[in-house]
Amino acid sequence: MKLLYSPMSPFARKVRVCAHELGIALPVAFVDPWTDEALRGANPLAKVPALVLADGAPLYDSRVICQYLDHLGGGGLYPAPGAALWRALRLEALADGICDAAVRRRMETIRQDVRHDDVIVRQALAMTAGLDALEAEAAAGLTGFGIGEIAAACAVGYLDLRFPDDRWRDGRPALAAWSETAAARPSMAATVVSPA
Ligand SMILES: N[C@@H](CCC(=O)N[C@@H](CS)C(=O)NCC(=O)O)C(=O)O
Repeated sequence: MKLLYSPMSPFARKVRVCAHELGIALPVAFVDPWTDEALRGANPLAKVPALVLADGAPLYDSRVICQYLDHLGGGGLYPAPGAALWRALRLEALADGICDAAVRRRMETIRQDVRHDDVIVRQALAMTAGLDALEAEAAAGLTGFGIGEIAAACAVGYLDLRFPDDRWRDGRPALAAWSETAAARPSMAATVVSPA
């Protein structure tokens, strides 16, 4: 089994944190999704992360890979079906959505040709509203470190990496305090990257 990943990708980090939390050794191979067309062999969408299984079968995207790893590792990252599971999956969707918006905003911001400010503004709005919703989740209480919390921790970690000037902690005390505890977990410490 091998994870095709990019160290900066919050989605790939989510997968790696899940593996760490589950005690699964996950071999990785660096791939640049923007330039490496070979990635399409594993994921026709040419996005990271993609997991290539021992028999060569690929799995994508991060939500599918995380569920696969949870199954492989004997479970524990997903609550049993019921209100707790729906909340965890909502949290994951929210965190992933913030990352989607952040990645899109960044790509538009660094464009060398035509830059569409309306795209940047719309993605920034999604990030702000998404973070406010995460703050509400944190204020209501985030307990344990399952799939929802892992996704949330990777999302705010990505913002620290790519958008430090956004100062996402301002006005979000519950999320800021929770993120300190989350960042101290060995799985998060083992997967943190510094800005390139
Ligand atoms: N929904 C996907 C999102 C993956 C994603 O957007 N990955 C980015 C890197 S952070 C990527 O590979 N982008 C390349 C592209 O969009 O062509 C997942 O959860 O795996």
